[in-house]
Amino acid sequence: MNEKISNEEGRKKEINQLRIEIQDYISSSDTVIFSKTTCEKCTKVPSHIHFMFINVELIYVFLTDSGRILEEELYEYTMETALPNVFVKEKLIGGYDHIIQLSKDGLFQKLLEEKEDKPQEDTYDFDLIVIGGGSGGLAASKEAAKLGKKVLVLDYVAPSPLGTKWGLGGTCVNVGCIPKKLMHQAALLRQALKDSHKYGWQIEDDVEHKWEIMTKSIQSHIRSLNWNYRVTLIENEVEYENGFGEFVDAHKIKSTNPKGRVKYYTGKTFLIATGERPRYLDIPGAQEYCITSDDLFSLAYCPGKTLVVGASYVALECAGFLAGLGLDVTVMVRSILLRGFDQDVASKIGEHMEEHGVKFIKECVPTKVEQIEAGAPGKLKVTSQSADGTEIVEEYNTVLLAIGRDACTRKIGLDIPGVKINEKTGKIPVNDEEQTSVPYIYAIGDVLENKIELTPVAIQAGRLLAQRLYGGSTVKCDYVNVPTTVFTPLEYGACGLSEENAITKYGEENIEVYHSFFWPLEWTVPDRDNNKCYAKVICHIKDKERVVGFHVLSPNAGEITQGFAVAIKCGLTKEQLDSTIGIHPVCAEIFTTLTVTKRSGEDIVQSGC
Ligand code: FAD
Ligand code: NA7
Repeated sequence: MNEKISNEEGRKKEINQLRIEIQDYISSSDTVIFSKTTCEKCTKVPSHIHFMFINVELIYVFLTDSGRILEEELYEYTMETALPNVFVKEKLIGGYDHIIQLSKDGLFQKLLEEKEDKPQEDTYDFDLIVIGGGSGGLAASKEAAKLGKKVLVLDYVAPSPLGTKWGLGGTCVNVGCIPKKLMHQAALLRQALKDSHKYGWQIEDDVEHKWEIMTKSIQSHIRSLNWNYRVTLIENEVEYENGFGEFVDAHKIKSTNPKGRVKYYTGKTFLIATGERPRYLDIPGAQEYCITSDDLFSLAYCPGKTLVVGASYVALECAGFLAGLGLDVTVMVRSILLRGFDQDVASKIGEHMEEHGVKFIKECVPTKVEQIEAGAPGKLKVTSQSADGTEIVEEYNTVLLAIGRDACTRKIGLDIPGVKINEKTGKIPVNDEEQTSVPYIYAIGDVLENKIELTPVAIQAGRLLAQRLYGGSTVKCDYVNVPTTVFTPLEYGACGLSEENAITKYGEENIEVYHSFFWPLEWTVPDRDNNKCYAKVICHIKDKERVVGFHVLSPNAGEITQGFAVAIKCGLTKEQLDSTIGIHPVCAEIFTTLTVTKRSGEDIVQSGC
């Protein structure tokens, strides 16, 4: 075992050494080519460049074991699938086709002639410049500063089309997790008030909710968090500027503050943590009359009768708490609920929301939003088109768009240092060390391609990155089995694979699904929502029935899921679940007594505790 660990450690060290060597090679000359003697294009490129009387540092990747590792690491570094890789002034230019085209257009020489604007390493203003002071950016910057580095964080909030803006801390604290969970709590309190009758509390049935008081309290809490962030940056000696950051040169950033004042800074290393902003529908009236989650949590007035467009977690959470506060809420669904989540659970969430008064218009999209009456809230006429061609026209006070979010990567000059983005999505591909296609530029959080968009993920990735860059660590962020919770009225906690993904990955015959409905004791006295809560574990039969998917619909689902996520990380099996003694009477004990498999088709309705 120890030998295995020391082998792994040895390999990590070898790879780290190799990465340092690659970086040294890249900076060893203005033009550096990684090449192979066995490939025709590889051999053509150096001679072509020599032909232009340009000096080249030629690095041969030999067909030895270490050569193969070097090639693999180069791939991780550049994300180019084949050699040769040509670097000019430390910037990846590309392979054979790029070079030939550039030289045909006379642009290759131009690249070399470009004024060297890169300051000497020891004259950079900062060791690390972080663009974006949200969950990920703040975590990384504080960690880097603690490790003795000179760090600058730029954070700038572009106002929403409605003019909403906020303070330091990014999406989670200002317009995401924090206000969302607090509004969810406000809605749960209404349910608790209803339940309280049967527990003897003599409360009027028509208790009034004041939106303005709720938002004021929540906003005041958020302001205290904004302030705390500011203080911790000062305590950690991180320089902070309220400025919009964009690259103006390979190692130089321009920062424009809200008043338009411009400053320039140079950095040795950069971190992009600019997050995402809500997308708008491309239909008449969307920008003028609709709001998004960016506006909702600080809306100065109660939104009234609301149409929520979209069916992913942001849409359903907002629809859930608005309905829970007693508003008339409709969700317009283009295709399915909660794409990417376990669909069996998603449909149970939809049913529960419907039973609690949320209306759903399925397979339908809005085509036009018109203002009938201005006001707070005003009145809007929404025209929509169903998949079957039917036109639906309905009036609402508020239309909330929750149709996805776009990465903030297109206006920050990423093309200048040459950071590759996915042109379609705007997302940034990175290797397993959050390194972009430009070796000294890293990215974390919601801007990343194919990574989970959650606050703790951004924070973990940011901290670990700083520790690897400046603390000699080799620990990478583990993006597998990340637990999450959807805060719909009936909360949904999940960790690992959905049933669909488990079937795709292992085959239906190789997974066993254990499941059950359950009834929280607290709900029995008010006699509500019997057999709505649901527990499901998905096990990989051939791997000792290891739990590969965990799903729970329950009050406090997040609290439950967090604990089980640790067990899953430790390799939890069904047998271990069965041998664990439950805590009675709590919801989570159901996971220690699951016996019915989905395959058996047996009844899972529970009749008591
Ligand atoms: P952000 O936190 O978005 O920070 C990016 C920052 O960079 C922002 O302040 C932005 O204004 C700034 N910025 C952008 N461009 C520039 C620039 N050029 N110069 C300077 N600054 C710039 N996650 C959870 O884990 N749990 C939840 O319950 C949860 N609920 C959510 C609810 C909603 C409604 C939303 C929208 C998101 C929710 N999330 C939740 C997701 C979570 O908020 C994000 O995953 C997280 O904030 C991502 O962190 P980040 O650092 O990548 O980006
Ligand atoms: P998601 O997860 O990208 O989901 C978008 C939802 O909106 C989804 O239900 C889509 O339906 C729907 N959608 C997308 N485009 C349209 C249009 N044009 N018309 C109607 N409906 C549409 O976005 P979220 O906002 O929920 O969350 C994004 C991130 O924010 C999340 O990962 C967190 O980090 C916070 P579809 O299934 O595609 O038919």
